Amino acid sequence: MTDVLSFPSSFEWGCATAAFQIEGGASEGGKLPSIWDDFCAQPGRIKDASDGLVACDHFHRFREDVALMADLGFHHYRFSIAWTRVVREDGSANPEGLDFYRRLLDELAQRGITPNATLFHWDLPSHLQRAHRGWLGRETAHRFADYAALVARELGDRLPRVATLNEPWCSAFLGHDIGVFAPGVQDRPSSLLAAHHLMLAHGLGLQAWRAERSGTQLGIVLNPELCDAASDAPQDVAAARMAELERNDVFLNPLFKREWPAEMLTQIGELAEQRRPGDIALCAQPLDFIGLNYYTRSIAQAPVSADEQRRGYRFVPPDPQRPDLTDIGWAICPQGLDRVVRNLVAQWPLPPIWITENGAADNAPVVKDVCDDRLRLGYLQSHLAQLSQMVASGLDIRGYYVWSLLDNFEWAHGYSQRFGIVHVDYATQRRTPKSSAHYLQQLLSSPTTP
Ligand code: IFM
Repeated sequence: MTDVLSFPSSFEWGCATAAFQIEGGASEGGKLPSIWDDFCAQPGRIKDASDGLVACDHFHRFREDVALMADLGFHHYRFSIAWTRVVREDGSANPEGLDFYRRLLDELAQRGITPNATLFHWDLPSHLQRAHRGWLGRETAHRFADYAALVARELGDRLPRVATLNEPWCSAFLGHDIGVFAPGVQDRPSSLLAAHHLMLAHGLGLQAWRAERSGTQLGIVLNPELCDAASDAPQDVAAARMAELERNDVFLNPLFKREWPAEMLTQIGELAEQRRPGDIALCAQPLDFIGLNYYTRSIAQAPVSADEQRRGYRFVPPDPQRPDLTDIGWAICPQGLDRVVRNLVAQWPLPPIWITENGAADNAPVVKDVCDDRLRLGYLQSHLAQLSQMVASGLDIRGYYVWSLLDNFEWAHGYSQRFGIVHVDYATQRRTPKSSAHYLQQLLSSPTTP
């Protein structure tokens, strides 16, 4: 498979993680709690009743983890900064928290790995949820801008590329409509208001960063989707379109100074009054790059329940008997990567693209020191073959980050789903590179992928 892949020599290869999912060290160095700490503490929210208090203990083991990345041949690392570690409740800098990231950046620099930081990967400070209702309050967007300015001042000289938000769709809709993510709200209009404030935070954050520092490549990471209709019936086709408007247009329109689709303005109802004139222009700051995360494709059909009717669609869960599902139950569809990217490029004037996450849940165990994650291996091979064709066809895709370096806290699934190319034994914190890691190591050392 390796020999059919061809990428330009400038193509960037990296691995990705996020703070809450790997760091642990939950109350060390003045770190504050986030809404995910609160969510984990609520019975029934996390499948295995786990939390992020220790996670992969990366807070203490980051040197070992950076050495692992270097051994595997990665020259780029995407991680997130925990807002709760670097900013105190009064908005001042937390020197101890900043020092952790300085030490991490030192280690990366020593190993020749370029950092790619995300400012917000869902771990909103709990005090902002209490004081301002989190993303339902406009103030949170302003606090995010203050946080962005602080990171620009304190760490910005070491960060060549920074994304404001990771997958704001998840914070907005999983967190405020479906309610399976923190903060666990279930209210359709609220989810749209949260989406608006997240995008406002993005715009204000970019402005704030640029006011502090020039020369950083700035962007955002989205998880767009191409939703297929379950049938040709007009109701199913309309439902698929609604799902796509929510997933894509709600985020991409503001980035390019376009108003939301009328259907979404209807769904937000009276809360639309909280969107102010000029907000869209604030969201539409110049972008140096866009990160796209891709895992699967989905199928939508006409809504049935009252909740689905409020949304305008229902997802058809893949048949669990299908052989082409990952362990978390997501359909494997490499062609979807091509279709999603082309769909976006056709509709919005995207800046250069990085695939900032792609990967699979494969819960293969370690047997005699070997973790043979064949499902993930096949998944990565098929998606990289697809990506190679996409790049060759002229799509402006500059890099690829596998999700994830390590098995980690998979949000509402806790530790029950493993996305890492490196196995983590949570009892001992032992790391074991899996077959997929060895495959990538070989790929990265081959002449087509320097
Ligand atoms: O683990 C998550 C990550 O935090 C965001 N993107 C999807 C991954 C797999 O669900």
